[in-house]
Amino acid sequence: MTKIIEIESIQILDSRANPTLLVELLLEDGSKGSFQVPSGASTGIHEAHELRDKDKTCYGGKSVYKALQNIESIKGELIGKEFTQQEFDKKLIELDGTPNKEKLGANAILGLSIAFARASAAQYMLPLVEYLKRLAKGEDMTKPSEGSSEEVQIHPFANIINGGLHSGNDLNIQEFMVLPTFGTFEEKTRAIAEIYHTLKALIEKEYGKSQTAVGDEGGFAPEIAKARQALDLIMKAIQETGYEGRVKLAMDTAASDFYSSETKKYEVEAGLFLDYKELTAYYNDLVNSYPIISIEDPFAEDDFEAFAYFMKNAAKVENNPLTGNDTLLIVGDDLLVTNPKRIEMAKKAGACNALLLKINQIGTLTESIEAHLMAKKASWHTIVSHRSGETTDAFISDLALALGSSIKLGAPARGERAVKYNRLLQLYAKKCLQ
Ligand code: 2PG
Ligand code: MG
Repeated sequence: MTKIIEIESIQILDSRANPTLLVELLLEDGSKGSFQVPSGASTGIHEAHELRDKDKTCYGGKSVYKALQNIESIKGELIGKEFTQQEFDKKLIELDGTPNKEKLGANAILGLSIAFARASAAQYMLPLVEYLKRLAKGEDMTKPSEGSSEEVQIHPFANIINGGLHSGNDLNIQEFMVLPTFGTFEEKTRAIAEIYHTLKALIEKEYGKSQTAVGDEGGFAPEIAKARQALDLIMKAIQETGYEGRVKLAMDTAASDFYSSETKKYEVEAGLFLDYKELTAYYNDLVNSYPIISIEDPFAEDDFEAFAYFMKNAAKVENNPLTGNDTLLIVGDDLLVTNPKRIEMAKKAGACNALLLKINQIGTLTESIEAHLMAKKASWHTIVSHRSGETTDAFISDLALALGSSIKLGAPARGERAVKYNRLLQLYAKKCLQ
């Protein structure tokens, strides 16, 4: 272990032109680490607190100068000291002292936590993936690196049609994703990119050139309003590209965004208001009509009863490569917010069988890994995920590979999304010099 000797942080922009933090950290032996913090739009109400200045005259209230000041104010507690990752993250949690990280801000805390992880990996002369693997396995950082023997093939979830809060169209379901189920990561990436281009051509042909503009996650956002229109377009693109039968589908409905707590109804499509049992039937109908193997946040974030009902009544799927059987993945994102306490609640309620893992929902690397391990213990699938407001930082690619989880990373287009595919291509090619 080596002492921290400097910490720097500045305000930068994310992929939606909103301010965020870039944090850098330097150790005494010259090892450096940095992190650019992402930000969500369809954020769960139980997420750790993202601190913004709320001064409407500056970046519409979204500047993060207070979070930067908070980093300055705790530097004295960190500089000149040595920490393990767990000790460092624990120190940050203690310095914050609130249950939801609202004092320092989860964005400030996460910037520090991940910058420290990168600097630590460099200090132990470990590739970042290896450092993260050892953290998850509780292994000694100082033992010599054996090099990776086994190759884990992780599954990318590629969001190629955007709706909900990520687009200007009338689709209430937020994400329509493809998942190639064959081949290496390179072959999967190729399939995703080819399907993406075919989809663009199809949208242009059916709806006109102006409809090929993209949403926040790089997926297309044509003016359609029904889930079946989006799914039919994608199926056609898969067929035309020659990948029929080798690509599955997934949706993130982000249902909290179309739920009314007054009427207890979900407006899953414009003008279609359903209660949770009717919505279950709606989803089952889609699962029976398309090769859908995963639905994320099918109900509102506190509707445990609805989730549990869906777990018992979900339609069976054909060959789910992620579960190895006929079980539909029911993924908790806003439901779980990567929070061990919420995961425990969901386990007890039998509310889902997969965790969406977003490091900024909880705020430290240690807690993110804890969430992953808890989910694994419950035999859940885990999916490391980007945010809709991203940066060109590809840390989550290393994390997903280290944990052997799936990864949700948007369309294979726009720099902040492509960089995550590219990092995995580099890691799998085993040709990274850093
Ligand atoms: C989600 C995410 C990422 P956001 O709901 O899963 O796709 O969106 O970052 O806006 O919460
Ligand atoms: Mg989601």
